Amino acid sequence: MLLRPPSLAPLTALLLLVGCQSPADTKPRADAKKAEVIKAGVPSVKQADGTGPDTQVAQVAAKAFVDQVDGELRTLAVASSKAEWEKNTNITPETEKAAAEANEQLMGYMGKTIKAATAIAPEGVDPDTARKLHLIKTTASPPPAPTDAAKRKELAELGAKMEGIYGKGKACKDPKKPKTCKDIGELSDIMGESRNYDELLAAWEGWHKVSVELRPLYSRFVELANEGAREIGYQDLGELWRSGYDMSPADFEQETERLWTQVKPLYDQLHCHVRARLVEKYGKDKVPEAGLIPAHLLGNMWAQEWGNIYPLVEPYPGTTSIDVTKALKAAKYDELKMVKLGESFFTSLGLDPLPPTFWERSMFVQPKDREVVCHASAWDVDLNDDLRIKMCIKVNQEDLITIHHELGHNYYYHYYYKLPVLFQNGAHDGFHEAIGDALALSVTPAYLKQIDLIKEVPSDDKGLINLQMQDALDKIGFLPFGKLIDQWRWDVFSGKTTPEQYNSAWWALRAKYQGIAPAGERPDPDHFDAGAKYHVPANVPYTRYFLARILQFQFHKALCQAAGHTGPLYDCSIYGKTAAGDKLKAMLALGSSKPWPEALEAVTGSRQMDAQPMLEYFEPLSKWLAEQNQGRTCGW
Ligand code: X8Z
Ligand code: ZN
Repeated sequence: MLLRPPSLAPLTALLLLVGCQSPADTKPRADAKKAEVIKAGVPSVKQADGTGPDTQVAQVAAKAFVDQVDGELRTLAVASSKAEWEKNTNITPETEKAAAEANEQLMGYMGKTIKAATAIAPEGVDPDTARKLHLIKTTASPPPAPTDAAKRKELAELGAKMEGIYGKGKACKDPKKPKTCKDIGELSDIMGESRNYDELLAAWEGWHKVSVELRPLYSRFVELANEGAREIGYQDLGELWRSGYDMSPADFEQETERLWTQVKPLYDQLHCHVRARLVEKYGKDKVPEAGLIPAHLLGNMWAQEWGNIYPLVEPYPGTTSIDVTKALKAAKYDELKMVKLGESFFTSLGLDPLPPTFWERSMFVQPKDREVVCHASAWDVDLNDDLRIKMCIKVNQEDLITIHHELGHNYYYHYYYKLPVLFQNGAHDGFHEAIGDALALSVTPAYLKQIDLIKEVPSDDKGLINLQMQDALDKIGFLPFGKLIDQWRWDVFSGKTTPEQYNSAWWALRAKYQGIAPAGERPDPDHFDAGAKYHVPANVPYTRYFLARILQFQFHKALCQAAGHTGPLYDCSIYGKTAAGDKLKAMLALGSSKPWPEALEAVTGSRQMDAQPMLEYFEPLSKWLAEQNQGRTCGW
């Protein structure tokens, strides 16, 4: 469930928001009062030990229970979502307090409700009620809070505070002189554009200082959320997170390993080639020929997507390459025009235009007069088609893709907002993250030409390999990062990694999965590098993005088939194909009402997540990389 608004919203709101989002209200007192009268009443339902009223009465009571919860949840989740929107678009002590209070109410309610749901025997109840009971019991957002009111308040305040610190974070040459400070947007520009080793390192180290302050807050947050998770029957918060996939937590862990094993060989090939090119650029003394790549050289603050270093690794310099950023700037795109372009892709499939309120209420541009959380997110603030995005858009290719990503969340919200609140979620959270990305895979050269952004479609093999390299740097380069963040958190939540080991465990995983390393020593307890990634202080689970990166190719393939595409997968664009749109709509409209394999089957015909379509898409590049890497020592 989502509960949090936007495409990422942190501690928030239930179900609602899947993407990254959250809740708030300007009248928190009134909400607090309202919440007092809301009690998760457990009707006289048959108890799990078999005692209680007869079966029929129990079934009716179970249905009455979930219906009541659905209504109450709507009230609290919307209040939380409003407060989160206010805070995310204007970080002040007051908005932080209001968001914390709204979340505290929601957490208190969910704590009682989950316990009540656990006491109901699901046998014999109708399938929708059983599904709702299951969804209630696996609610991970907001995080489970201890029953103790003081601890719950502390947990809510920590959540708001950590996200606020991250949102306001700046790297300053001289902290007394604000003009020497850079926010994450400015630092990201340096990471993406500079090729100067020292300048990159300074930006990287500057940003990684921001999170040091979060370290004690985070370890306390973990203690409290774990306590809450134990109260509702989980070993720790990680086990609760892994319970949201219609399979056991242990099976889910296996499932992520299986998918990683499918894609790792291609990642290793890409790593090998990129490292060789970075050695040429920066020298063996800076980039070890057979070792870990310095984390600040991959074009991104977190080394999560590497598309920005494409010019360094371009397979065939001098042949056609597509520079979407340049094309957008040349065509005088601004923030609004980019979002309109995103919307036009969805409407070309026969999906509805975004509601007028989307254009009135969204935040597209970073305000100059206040602090905001710039990390992009998508929202349905009132769970009733109040769609918005919050982004500090820049006119470049990366943000054009992110706009499609966020609109994917909005369209999911739009097609399920008439369902009960408990079903207003993705089939699983990876589905929610995959929709917009799947559509963005149709932003092919042919499509760009169709909309007049480029003049020529590369038609030779070299142009294709160049293009595939651009895509792979983002899509394949991301995979180990997508997996390791929660690998780290699962170990933190279970206690396998103690607070004294936060940083050493982080870099051990970065080395193991990504094959990267920091440029210098990063010992505990003076650093907290995991906290420099938004989703850690904001408490947004991350495995969803790993799954989404794989799922989006499955969706793409299925939608291309529906659109009647016959050639290679990498050539397909579903732009304008309403048959693909119909399939997509049908899946979105299911929300989380059915276990995810059913939703997947409805679109792809398969009940299993599978990286094969992704590997098929990248087959030409995969062959090319294997040739390039012959004679090189790969691995680390
Ligand atoms: O957080 C996001 C979205 C919002 S759900 C902008 N993403 C991940 C990230 O930025 O780390 C999308 C890709 C991965
Ligand atoms: Zn998202």
